[in-house]
Amino acid sequence: EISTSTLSTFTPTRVLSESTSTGSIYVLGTLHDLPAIVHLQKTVLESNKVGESLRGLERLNVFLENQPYFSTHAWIRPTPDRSPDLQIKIICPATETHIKKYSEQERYMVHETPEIYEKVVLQYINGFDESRLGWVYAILDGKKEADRILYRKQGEDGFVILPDLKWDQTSMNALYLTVLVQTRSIRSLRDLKSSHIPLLNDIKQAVFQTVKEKYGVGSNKLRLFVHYQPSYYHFHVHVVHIDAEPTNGMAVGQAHILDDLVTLLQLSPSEGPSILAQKTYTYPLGVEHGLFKGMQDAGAIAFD
Ligand code: M7G
Repeated sequence: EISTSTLSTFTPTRVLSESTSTGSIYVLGTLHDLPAIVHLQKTVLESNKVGESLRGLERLNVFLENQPYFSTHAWIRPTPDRSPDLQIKIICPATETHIKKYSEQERYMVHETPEIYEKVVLQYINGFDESRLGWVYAILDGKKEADRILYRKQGEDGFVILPDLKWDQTSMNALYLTVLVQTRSIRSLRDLKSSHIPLLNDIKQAVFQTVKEKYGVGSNKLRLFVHYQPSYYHFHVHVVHIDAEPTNGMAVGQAHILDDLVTLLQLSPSEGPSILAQKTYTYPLGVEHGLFKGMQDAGAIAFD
């Protein structure tokens, strides 16, 4: 249960990372003696609320006046119906993997051949406890976030579409949805085969239709992509508005456009491993990542 009194007991230990451009910070600490990561982010100012915000100011502290230039800090008067000031995300209990994921760290480019995948990555994926995917299964089984599901196709070739954890459903430019497939047989894009083309096309069509109906955003405004490496090895697709603030998760190397994956599957032989399975992947990897040591030992990172 999250409440203001729970949050007031949070004891910070250290800052994991911060960004002044997005006004957000990841802090590690404890909540009721459990390790917890708290992410605080200032909410986006809505353009239609500017007048309202300026009328509701309680106090100003002008720190620069050099006509025609003025700068001031401002405090908004608390009123019951005003929009929220912060979006807060909490991971509790946080594991070592969570802490490493959100820690600022040095990154290096990695070249992952199919051989290195077999030797290093598969072992890493198999080493994960099933519970790490608990949140995915809970959504698919209708036990969590059931009221947030935007679309569901039942069956082994089914999937669900829902708002991503990162999106508070206010600003359309920040639109971020996640598509989770029902099958547990696709760990990453390396497992995709030409037989999955209909599934990927189904996902595309359902996303376009759902986003149009629900948010009035056209398919030509959406970027659909898949991460490699992902954090969670259960196949899922990211759906983001093209005007969204670029993040590391959208960077080349990490993000693979869904249509490009479909094309490579279409070009793959109908028998045997697909191009996606045979390809070398080049992407940035943080030194704290669970794969880093294995990659380094396998010679996947060039040090000169
Ligand atoms: P990823 O590519 O495996 O890893 O994507 P990333 O987190 O490094 O991008 C997983 C996606 O699922 C991310 O976009 C997360 O924000 C989102 N996500 C993670 N969790 C734990 C949840 C959750 O509990 N609910 C929802 N709706 N989305 C989540």
